[in-house]
Amino acid sequence: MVGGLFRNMKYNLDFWRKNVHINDNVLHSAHEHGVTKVISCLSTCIFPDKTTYPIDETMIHNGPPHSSNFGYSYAKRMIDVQNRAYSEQHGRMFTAVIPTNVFGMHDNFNIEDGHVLPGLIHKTYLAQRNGTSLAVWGSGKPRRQFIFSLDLARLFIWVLREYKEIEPIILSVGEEDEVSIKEAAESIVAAMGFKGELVFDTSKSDGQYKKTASNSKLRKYLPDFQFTPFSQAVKETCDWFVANYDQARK
Ligand code: GFB
Repeated sequence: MVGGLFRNMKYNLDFWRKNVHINDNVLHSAHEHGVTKVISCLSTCIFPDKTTYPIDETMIHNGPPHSSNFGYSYAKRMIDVQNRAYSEQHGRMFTAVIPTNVFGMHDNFNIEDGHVLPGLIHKTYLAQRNGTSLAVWGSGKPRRQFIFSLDLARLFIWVLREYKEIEPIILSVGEEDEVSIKEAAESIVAAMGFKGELVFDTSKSDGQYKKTASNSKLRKYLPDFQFTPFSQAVKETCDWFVANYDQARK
């Protein structure tokens, strides 16, 4: 069960319960049926809110997560605990990846419950069609690293075939590719050719200011992996959404 900042703020209990049940049912069924390898997804939003930067894989349990999504964060952290227990007690190769904010085609473009990029793409589409301004929620100052879903998929295949550690691995663009929400909104505006006004609704929460993650562990394994440039990935996602508006999840 995943969602953007605003859905997490509304349903921390559900995010905890549903994800803990998914964790145990999937991992224990895999164990009982002799599955040789399982890769679960954590997220860079589960790290401690008060931390030093850049965040790395050793810091997962070093303090409480941001209050906005503590249910999701603690549930996801328990996957790391359970993976270690399956490894110790049964020698299972159950491991996890820690993607940063994912976006791309076939995302959940629901404005209330989705993540920031699909939410802004959907809102820009409507603003363009209705001749209204585009409301960016919060101040636009928070910073995020975004990974294109096609890049994450390529990395997932590599993890499935080659990654042998039980310890999780962060799958993210570099710290230098972190952008502000304002810059991300401007990329969407450029990709959609939106000519209207951008307004920042500061009555809405900013959530976590930043969660800058290091991808140096990934770079040790794959020094030459090429991420799709952010503006190109945004453009491909916007073009897909406009071309598939009727059947897109929104
Ligand atoms: O992707 P998002 O919802 O989640 O991004 P997080 C929230 C940030 O984008 C906040 C701003 O700073 C919002 O103020 N924002 C601006 C918007 N406009 C919008 C909009 O139209 N929609 C949304 N949703 N945000 C999540 C965690 O944190 O990260 C989840 O809560 C999950 O558990 C996800 O792990 C990857 O990046 O803040």
